Formats: sequence, structure tokens, C-alpha cells
Amino acid sequence: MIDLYTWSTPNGRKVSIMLEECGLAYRVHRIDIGKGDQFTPEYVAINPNSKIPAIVDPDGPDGKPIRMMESGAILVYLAAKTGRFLPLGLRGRYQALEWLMFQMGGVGPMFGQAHHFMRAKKDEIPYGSERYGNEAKRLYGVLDARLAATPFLAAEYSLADIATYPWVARFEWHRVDLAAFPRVKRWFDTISMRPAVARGMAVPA
Ligand SMILES: N[C@@H](CCC(=O)N[C@@H](CS)C(=O)NCC(=O)O)C(=O)O
Repeated sequence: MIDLYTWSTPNGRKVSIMLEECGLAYRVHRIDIGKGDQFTPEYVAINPNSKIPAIVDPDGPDGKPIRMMESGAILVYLAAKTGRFLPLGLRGRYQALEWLMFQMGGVGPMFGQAHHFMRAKKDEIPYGSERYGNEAKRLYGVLDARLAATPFLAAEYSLADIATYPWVARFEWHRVDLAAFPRVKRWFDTISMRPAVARGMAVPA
């Protein structure tokens, strides 16, 4: 049974969706990042960067336990472990990794900053909201253009979609009207219908 250390945020939900999609058994440990659980010595031993998510798999690649931080690396690990959601063909595989990195380097950090300036700060700082709000909209444009060519970010449903979905699910938080990005909306609605996605989005309960 894999131990998942998580909280109710998009980065955590990427991993719970992947675990659900892969049909892997897992146990949820709630790391309340509002209360500072991420800084306890016990948790830092699992994630030296004091962020969620993290996993511990007692059955690592060499049969010994492995701990992992960084949601993108965890998705790649789980895809390799199960042979799912990372295409086997090299072209498809690199496409999926390309869009996973786009999520990790662009969508996650930029939407996260938009949320910070638009919601977390008590006194809204217009410069921050405008800068990260504009960048979020620009990234939606990139996603929309990509999804005009393919139903999913890579040639098939993959870890790139799983990584991006929980961030787009917060479109209201970064003040984006999904109707303005019709291909993203179509993609979002399609993925929302997957039962494993609904289960993963409800973690932690
Ligand atoms: N690049 C990391 C980012 C993880 C991250 O920023 N997690 C946030 C929640 S979504 C967190 O734990 N924040 C707590 C903090 O910053 O103290 C990943 O993808 O795993």
C-alpha cells in the first residue's frame, strides 16, 4: 500500500487522481499546510522541500521502500510502475513529458501565484494580480491552441492531462472564463466525466 501525503490543493490532487486512475491501493495522510504540518521533522524526512505531495512506496523499483517528492516526478514514477498514462511509443512519450513539464514549469507556478495575489493576500496588490492573471490567460491560450489539434495534451490521455486538470479546475480562482477557451472547456468537461478523476479530486476527504 502506497502512503500519500497530501492536502486539498491541485498539486496533491494530481497524485490522488493518478493513483485512482492506476487502480493502486493507497493510504492518505493529511498534511495541513495551513497549520504547518509540512515543517515537522517527520515530514521533512519524507519531503525535504516541506511541500505536498509526497509518497512512500514500500515496494520500490528494487523491492525496497522509496520516498518521492515533486508531483511531476511522482507521476512519472507511478506511470513507470504501472505502465499506464505515459505512452510507450517514443514520440508520444516525449510529447507527454513535454506537456507535463509545461504544467510543472508554467501552469502550476503561474496559476499558483495568481491565486496568491487574487485570494490569499488580504489586501490585493494590483500589480501581482495583473501580472499573474495575464500570464494565466496566456497559458490558457497555449493550451487552447494545442487542444485544437489533439483531444488531449499528448496524443492520448496521459499524465500531462492528469497534472494540468486540477489546476484548470480552479479557473474561477484565477478569474478565467472557460467559455473564452472552448477547446480547454471541451477537454475539461471530458476529463471531469472520468470516475477516477472525481475520486482523486475528493482527496483528502
Ligand atoms: N513543485 C512542487 C510544488 C509543491 C507545492 O508548491 N505544494 C504546495 C501546495 S499546492 C505546498 O505544499 N505549499 C506549502 C508551503 O509552501 O509551505 C510539486 O509539484 O510537488
